[in-house]
Amino acid sequence: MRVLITGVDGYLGWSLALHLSARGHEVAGIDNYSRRAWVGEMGSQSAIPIASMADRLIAFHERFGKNLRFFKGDLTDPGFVLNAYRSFRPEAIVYLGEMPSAPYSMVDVQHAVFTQTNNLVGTLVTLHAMRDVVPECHLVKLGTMGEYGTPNLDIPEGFFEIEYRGRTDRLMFPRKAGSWYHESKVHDSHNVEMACRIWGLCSTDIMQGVVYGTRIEAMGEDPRLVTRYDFDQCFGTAINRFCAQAVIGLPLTPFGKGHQRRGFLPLRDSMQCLTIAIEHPPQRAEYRVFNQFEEVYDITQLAERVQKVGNQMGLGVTIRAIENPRAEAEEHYYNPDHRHLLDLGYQPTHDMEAELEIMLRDLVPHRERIESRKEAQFPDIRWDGSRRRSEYLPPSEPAERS
Ligand code: USQ
Repeated sequence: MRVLITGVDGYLGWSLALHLSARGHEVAGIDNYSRRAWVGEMGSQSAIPIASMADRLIAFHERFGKNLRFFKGDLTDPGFVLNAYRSFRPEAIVYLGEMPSAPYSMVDVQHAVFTQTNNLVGTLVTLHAMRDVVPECHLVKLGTMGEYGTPNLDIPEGFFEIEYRGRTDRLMFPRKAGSWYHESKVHDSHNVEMACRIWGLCSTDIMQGVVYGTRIEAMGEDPRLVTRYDFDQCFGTAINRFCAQAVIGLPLTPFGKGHQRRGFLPLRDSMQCLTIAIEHPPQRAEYRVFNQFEEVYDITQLAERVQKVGNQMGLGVTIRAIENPRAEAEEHYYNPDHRHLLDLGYQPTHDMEAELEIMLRDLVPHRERIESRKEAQFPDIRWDGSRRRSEYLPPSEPAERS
């Protein structure tokens, strides 16, 4: 199948290009290197060094004996996107080309406006280009579990049946995001659903949990084929940050009470799930939603897992709660469904500790790179708009939400 990946230079995009190519798909990619620039803006860098796109493309050709067609440009530019679609004529588009960080979107009005403009306009441009050039193409759109937030209800996969004043309908389950970034994905979901309904496009909207891991098989041992690993306060997720902290001897930092619950899945499972979605497309005019995660953990449990594995490797890992810079529930009900991918054959890895060990082993050789940017991992972007570095909390006193 001809698959176009937007955001092909990113953490998931690059991995997916390799994974799909190894499965025999013809892959093209779009990127403008924004992720590298945003992480630089945060005063950080990928802990694991990544090659330039030019070197990645050479290594890709050496490994697979075929080219990855690369289009450098901005996804919010309709002319550029139309030309790329006309030239490659994708049968599936995996849309990963968005600004993915909640804290980055909360910095100030410029960052909030940029996040929503970049993400919403890019998606709208894609929907129009699909309608005009490749109306049969399947859009695999990366949303997030964070669209739903943490309601005091079970979370279905996208839709629920509702009865109101004696009438019933099947409607999108209400979303309740917690950052301008997560909200951008909510708006995207509504836009994509409408495009399917009125234009007959088809899409799988992936509500993905937090992805972790440094490796998939298709990378082999070539350092030019590895994917990025961020640990700064914006682009490093909690689990990435915990592993980086463990490697340089900083305490792992659950925010506040540390009982925020989220769905997690390893990178190799994310690849498996996206591939299942691509290889089992929906019907024309169908908009379907997959909740994509393997297991739910609370953030402190997660820190304890990293601590256990780190200590087995002799790292001497400590955990210390830190003031929560976010406005979010620190203890809450969380019970999302996730059947659709399992029904299509998803086989979860179910071995977080093995995956964590691989991550830590991959990071240890880059200890100095992490150490040199460790300031960037202290959170100071606060949800109330101020900038103040969070303080560690006394061991016995959990935080009040700030
Ligand atoms: N957290 C900590 N300590 C840290 C960092 C974060 O306790 O050092 C907490 C946060 O307050 C939050 C939870 O961990 O409650 C998850 O935060 P995160 O930074 O790991 O993930 P999040 O901001 O939710 O965003 C990440 C990705 C985003 C994706 C999302 C999936 O950056 O692109 O959409 O995970 S989900 O979390 O399911 O919404």
